[in-house]
Amino acid sequence: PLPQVLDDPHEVEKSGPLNVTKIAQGGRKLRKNWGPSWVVLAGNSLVFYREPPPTAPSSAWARGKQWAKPSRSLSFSPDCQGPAGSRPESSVDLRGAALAHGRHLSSRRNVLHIRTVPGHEFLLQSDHETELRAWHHALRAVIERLDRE
Ligand code: I3S
Repeated sequence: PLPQVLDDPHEVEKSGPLNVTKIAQGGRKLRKNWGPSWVVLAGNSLVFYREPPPTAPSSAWARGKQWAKPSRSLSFSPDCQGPAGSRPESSVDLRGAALAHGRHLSSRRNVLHIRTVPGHEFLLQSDHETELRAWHHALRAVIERLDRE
């Protein structure tokens, strides 16, 4: 439906609901605070939204039990495919980032650990192993592409 997006370097590689907690900021350890987030992987960024866009695929809605129906009608913002009008909660630059399993950092299952160059660290978690695996592959592909640039 958005053919112009195909050649766009900021094409959305993946988006969907994940449980997220930040565990370090600039190298300083933070107390965990797990919460649901709508996560968008696009360009060189991983962007976190409080709410999913209204046009999110219904399968993703069904998978993310924590997501109720959107309370407002929102449209995609052209740059990051997040809900326009709802600003991202946060966004990280994946250039030079390190990606690893996070099983040693959490009792939860299916956890990924991302550490960015400035020392911000996040854990991403899904109860659905295939989903988390898909995120792992997508993130690894983006980070490897950025390493080559
Ligand atoms: O790695 P930790 O510190 O054992 O993480 C758990 C704690 O942060 C806990 O909070 P409080 O210690 O503030 O009560 C959280 O509720 C847990 O979810 C954290 O562990 P998991 O294994 O869920 O990442």
